[in-house]
Amino acid sequence: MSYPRIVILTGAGISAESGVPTFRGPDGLWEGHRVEDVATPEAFRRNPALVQAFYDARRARLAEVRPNAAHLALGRLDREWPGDLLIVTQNVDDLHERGGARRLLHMHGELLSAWCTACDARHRWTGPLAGFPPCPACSARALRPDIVWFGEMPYGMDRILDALAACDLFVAIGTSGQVYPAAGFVETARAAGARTLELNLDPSAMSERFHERRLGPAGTLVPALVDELLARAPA
Ligand code: BV8
Repeated sequence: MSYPRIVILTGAGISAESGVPTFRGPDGLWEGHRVEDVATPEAFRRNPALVQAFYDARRARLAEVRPNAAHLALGRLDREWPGDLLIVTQNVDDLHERGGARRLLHMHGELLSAWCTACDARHRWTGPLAGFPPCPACSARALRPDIVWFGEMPYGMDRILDALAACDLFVAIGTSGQVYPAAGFVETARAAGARTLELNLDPSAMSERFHERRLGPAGTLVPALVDELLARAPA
């Protein structure tokens, strides 16, 4: 059977081979920071300078990293897959875009976007937000990282849940399955009758919920999966 409708969920593991640190590994991004000190609205209210610096450093590092074979393979799938496809990423880097993905949704926001809490405008932003530069739209010094923090509603949930309800194949790549609601997507896909596949370096918190699991680096497993899917692409 070919899979006309695919939903792919990616996490920090797909960017690991590009040199972007994951969150919960031994050298995890949260290393030196407690999540509640840098990735919650309360943290931003309590210590805006610390939170701005945490994201400024990660935004600046994007210039030093490049998409890896997994990002490029998903870009190829996006170009060549004739059926429905939605790539939902928890990642806030721009490596999927630079790898060629277009049917893409950043459910946890993006490092390269700034959000004005005064006028609600969003702006592509490549520089620092420390020092609260003026909003290009309203001039208020009220820009924050356009990132979904813990306790905030992820972006695109309606579109994601619609895609999951209709999909024939759900693939999770490089995510530890510890953050909701993303960690629950496999259940939604199973309830829709989709086949579910997990690609990860190690078993995750949700591995048992997948029909099939492949262990290994994304840079190896994702190109192989894309070749497999395109060989069976629907006419
Ligand atoms: C919300 C942005 C509700 C910040 C992030 C039950 C239901 C609903 C919510 C909850 C719930 N229980 C608890 C909650 C609250 C909370 C939550 O899930 N907490 C957890 C910790 C228990 N969820 C939320 O707050 C979410 N919001 O629920 O809102 C709501 C309702 C109404 C009104 C308002 C609100 C929001 C969650 C989003 C938080 N923001 N990121 C930032 O990036 O700085 S989460 C953060 O974790 C990142 O986005 C990251 O992507 C995400 C998940 O981590 P992973 O991507 O999986 O990365 P991790 O390091 O954990 O794992 C890496 C994996 O890669 C590993 O498995 C490893 O084996 C693998 N790997 C490594 N190398 C490779 C590899 N795989 C392949 N190849 C390799 N080379």
